[in-house]
Amino acid sequence: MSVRPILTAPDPRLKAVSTDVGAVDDEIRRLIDDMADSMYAADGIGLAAVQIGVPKRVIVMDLDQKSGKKNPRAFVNPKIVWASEETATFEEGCLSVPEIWESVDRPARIKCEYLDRDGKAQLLEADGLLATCLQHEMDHLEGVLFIDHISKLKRSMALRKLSKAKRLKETG
Ligand code: K1U
Ligand code: ZN
Repeated sequence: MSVRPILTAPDPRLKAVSTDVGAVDDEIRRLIDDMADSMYAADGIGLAAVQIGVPKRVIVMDLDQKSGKKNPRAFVNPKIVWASEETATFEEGCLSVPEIWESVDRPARIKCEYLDRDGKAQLLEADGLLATCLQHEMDHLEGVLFIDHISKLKRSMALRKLSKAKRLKETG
């Protein structure tokens, strides 16, 4: 298992539309393990494979890290089969858009079909942070970032802040 570098905006690879996984085999399980290691190393609560440069429809998530125990969940080929009309607003962040936090409105509750790390079909009903995080990660699979949901002005301010931080990091 290894920690892989996480791509940051405006890297064009983050715009790729990820492709379905044919079979959940050992190669996919290795990818899931590397994604979990990379997510924990970056202090994240979720990660999509495309964020480490692998445009496959795989997500990992762990919302229970405060309890001290690691319990990563994998979602392969996730699909939203129902979304509530009611929306909820959460402050979102993204490991690919570091240090930017913005409020985003999304459906408050969703039902999601996916394959687990054993390739078993699952149906999950989610609300709260789980629903938000799943929708955020599923956006990554379509090449969409959370800053694509905010105003043009806020987005360009966020991207400017990001490129300034990158420049400062490079020049020391
Ligand atoms: O997609 C990602 O880059 C992961 C992202 C998930 C997410 C967070 C919040 C709302 C929606 C989606 C993150 O993990 S951002 C980092 C983060 O949540 C965090 C970092 C440090 C302390 C506490 C939280
Ligand atoms: Zn993200």
